[in-house]
Amino acid sequence: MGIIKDRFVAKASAANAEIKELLKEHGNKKIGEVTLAQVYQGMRGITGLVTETSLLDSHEGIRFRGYSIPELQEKLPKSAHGTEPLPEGLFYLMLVGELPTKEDVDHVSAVLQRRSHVPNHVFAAIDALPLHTHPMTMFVTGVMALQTESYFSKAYSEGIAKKDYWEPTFDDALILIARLPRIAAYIYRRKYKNNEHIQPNGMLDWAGNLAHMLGYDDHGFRELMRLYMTIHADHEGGNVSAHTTHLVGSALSDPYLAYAAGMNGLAGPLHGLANQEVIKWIFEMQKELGTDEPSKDQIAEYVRKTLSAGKVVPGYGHAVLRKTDPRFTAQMEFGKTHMPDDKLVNTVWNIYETVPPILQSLGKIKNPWPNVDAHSGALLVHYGMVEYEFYTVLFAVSRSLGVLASLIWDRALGFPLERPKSVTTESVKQWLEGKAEIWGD
Ligand code: HAX
Repeated sequence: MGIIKDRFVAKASAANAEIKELLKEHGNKKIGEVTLAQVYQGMRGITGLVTETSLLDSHEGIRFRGYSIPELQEKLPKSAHGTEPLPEGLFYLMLVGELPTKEDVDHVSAVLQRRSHVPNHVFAAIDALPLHTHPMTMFVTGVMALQTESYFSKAYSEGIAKKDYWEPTFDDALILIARLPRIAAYIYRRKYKNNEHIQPNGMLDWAGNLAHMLGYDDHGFRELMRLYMTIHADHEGGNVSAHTTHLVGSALSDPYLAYAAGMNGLAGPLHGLANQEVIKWIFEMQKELGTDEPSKDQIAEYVRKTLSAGKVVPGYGHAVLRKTDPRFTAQMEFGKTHMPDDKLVNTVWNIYETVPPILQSLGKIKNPWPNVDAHSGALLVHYGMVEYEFYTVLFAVSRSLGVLASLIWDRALGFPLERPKSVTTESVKQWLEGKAEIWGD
């Protein structure tokens, strides 16, 4: 894998030594307190994981190795005629911890390109599923079929030493990332385009090639894919897809098994599937109102109707963020540059002006602002990709960059099996009555 592997090894061994020292000196320091409410309510705000690739600030949004999305848009290398960052550059940054040069990014693109061949049995496994199967189910099935190729699983069965775990993990991760665009495009073309497939173009970058194999050779769509694959890649470690990948990986399940598990989490409507739910919700609103240009008053009424039916407004709210998601803003900027007059995109912007005060008025929602999923679908529809059930697959392809870079770090840092303590309500009651010490100190 050349320079990227050498640079990673150098960084990882320095980090290993640093963490050892840090724990020796400060290992007993308390990092926070846990309330009973946090235990019952999704562990919000409990610090309990190390994820080196990115850090989320509730007001500023995500930073990848210290860089915000606008900074990455400025600093990461671009394709020859593009203005959006190449996601390979973000992967390099997350893995190595330094901004790559254009040469470094070209190296990663070439490494991925050379490893992108998908064995036929993967397509056969996808083909075995009925056409009405959800694309995320097809996607995870494809990833699981690809697990036959795992170097980690083979090396483990042959008795690899713990200190070497990182290397086959590294190889698996890069090979898996290399092959995902082909798998995703295969699913799209099989399900929606008459099974007419498009061969990869060896001259294109990772995201450009994905756009090409999906059947969208428009320059704008390629640029959108580069932006999309960059901004969806990582959101620190506690979100469902990242945490699941890490958790399953902690059992030394190989990268295919761990990533597939994480993507099953991404396929939930409160997480990545929200991107399809947003467009479905807008299409239903358009149909009910009989217009593709609903006014803000009409939108407000539809939002209230959604809420009074006991449903969530998809694309709004977040477990950590407390402001408009900068990933939403980046897509809004893209829309303003590439399609300022698009009716659907304008509807998304009108929803943005309408929804937050309504959600705020309910008094219980901690974040009334839009998240990443509120915008992405409208941009895809603009280029003709109306098949919204497919959208989460695109999210999954992007998310591979973050969760697999993290998994490589997990192995390099020798992180152990994850196993937090759980309690029963009965034991909580006994603890409250002073009869038991469930957290035993
Ligand atoms: N519409 C209606 N009600 C909402 C809401 C929304 N968009 N967001 C939160 N709420 C409700 C919650 O359901 C909860 O209600 P109850 O107390 O009656 O159960 C209450 O407000 C408090 O929730 P919260 O503490 O503000 O939010 P959570 O941390 O529990 O949940 C979610 C965060 C993202 C799951 C939530 O905001 C939501 O369901 N949003 C809509 C779905 C969505 O857009 N998901 C994508 C999130 C981003 C992501 O992961 N992308 O992949």
